Amino acid sequence: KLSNKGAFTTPEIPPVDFSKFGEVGQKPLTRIRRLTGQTLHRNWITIPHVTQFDEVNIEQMEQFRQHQKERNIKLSPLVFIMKAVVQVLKNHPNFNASLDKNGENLVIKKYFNLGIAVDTPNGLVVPVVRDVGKKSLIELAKELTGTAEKTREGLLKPEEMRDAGFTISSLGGIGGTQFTPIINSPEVAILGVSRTQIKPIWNGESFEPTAMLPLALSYDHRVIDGAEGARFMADLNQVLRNITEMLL
Ligand code: CAO
Repeated sequence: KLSNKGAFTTPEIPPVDFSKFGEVGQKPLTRIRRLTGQTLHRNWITIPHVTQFDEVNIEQMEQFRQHQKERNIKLSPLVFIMKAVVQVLKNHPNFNASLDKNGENLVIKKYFNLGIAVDTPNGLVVPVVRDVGKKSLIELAKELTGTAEKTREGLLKPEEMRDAGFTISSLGGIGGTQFTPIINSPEVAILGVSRTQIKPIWNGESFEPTAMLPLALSYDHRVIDGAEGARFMADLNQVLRNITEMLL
């Protein structure tokens, strides 16, 4: 029977006494894990997710990063991705938006704050970096390092986790070829970043070793159509492929 609230039930998982099969231990879930677990579960079952994948040729960015590294300036690919996302969000306002309470209107945000997923010993936390478009790559790198440290030490205030319009989850420093991130409601899209790989890319004459960055964009299909998702990704690809504009 379908409820008129649109809710649905699932069969319960029967309890299993694992100690019958071998020695076991118990570890309580941390408070953060319990809370984020509930939110992730709600978002996973209530938002119709679509995930669009892409790979970006980031040779130009890698050369620039290497050049800065030689001058002792460390810039993670993530800060370039943050700047590029904001540039693209400006042309795709539906991605920097939320559905209103009744699901009848989109609230378009004219501010550009990004949630950045941070892995902590107690679980996943998403601090917000504000006004990303107004900050330089070096400023963003400094802020990101400080915020990640503060988050891992558990010193983040509730207001430092509010008001994001769009979230980025980067597992690029760890590994993996792709993953499908869960949207951080009430946002309508999230970008997942995986590890850069050197791949043989055909340049028209030969295969050339090329740094390729894997990206995955999950979006709420109630708000964003597939074509719009693909266009967002194509624009992001262009901006990241050619970072000159971002540097000016
Ligand atoms: N490809 C290749 N290398 C990458 C990369 C990528 N896409 N992204 C980062 N790196 C490199 C960095 O340049 C750095 O290299 P060096 O040590 O040589 O300088 C190294 O990987 C470590 O990066 P980092 O992860 O510490 O830093 P970051 O700025 O890229 O990311 C932060 C910061 C806070 C986002 C990250 O530390 C983190 O916590 N990520 C996990 C997020 C997460 O858990 N998401 C899942 C959510 S769903 O469960």
